[in-house]
Amino acid sequence: MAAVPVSHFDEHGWALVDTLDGHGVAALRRWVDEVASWPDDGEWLHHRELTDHGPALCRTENFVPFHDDLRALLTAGPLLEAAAALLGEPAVLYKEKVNYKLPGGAGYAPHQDAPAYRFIENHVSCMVAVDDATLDNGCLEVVSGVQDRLLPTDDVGCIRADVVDGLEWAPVEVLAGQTLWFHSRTPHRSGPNRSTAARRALYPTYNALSEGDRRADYYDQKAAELARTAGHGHRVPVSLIGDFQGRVVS
Ligand SMILES: O=C(O)CCC(=O)C(=O)O
Repeated sequence: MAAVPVSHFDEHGWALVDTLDGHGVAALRRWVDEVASWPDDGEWLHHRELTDHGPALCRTENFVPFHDDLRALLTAGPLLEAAAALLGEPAVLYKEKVNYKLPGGAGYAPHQDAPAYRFIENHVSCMVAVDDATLDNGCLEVVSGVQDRLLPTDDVGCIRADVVDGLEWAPVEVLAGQTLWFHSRTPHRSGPNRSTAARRALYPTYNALSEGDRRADYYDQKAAELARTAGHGHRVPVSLIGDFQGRVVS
């Protein structure tokens, strides 16, 4: 695994690194398939969206307590060490998700994650690509150099349209096994998956341990807030902001 380029991250708010070799990618795909096959009635959270091909799994979160290999990958070793290097101090897992972006899966409106991430000031996240993420299947686009500030938001917590137009968006294609690190104030967005294959990615988020281990609080808070808004709106509420463009499965 390549060392995370801290100075590039500090300047731009994101950094791309090689993380897993071919064997690592094969194992990751197996683990993600296992998680995707879990039933809906567990303590993890599966979310589904309506695509032109029918209902599709779009996200699973809170799976680390129930999958030993993914827990080991996300809470110890090189990913945790990279998070600590970027935060400049020991890190702890704040939350984790898989975004599946199956064929026809929706994209994400321009947003910063920070407004959706309660309790903590600074987070770093990464996208560990399970499949190649390309222009065609909805790779991330990022804005460099604004990770020091929160941008004005619209009524669902995404970046206001007039502000979006003034930002310089750069697509970042991420090959399977590579990892795109980004700050929770790094603006990002992504398009839908227009290809015929899945664009799956694992997204762990970390914070400095000195700010506390708030993972359980995050999921409690999220469950409470999502329960309050359940049944409202036509977009799938996967987040505490309205970034996901997926249609509700009725
Ligand atoms: O997976 C993607 O395409 C974007 C994900 C994203 O921006 C998010 O989950 O906040």
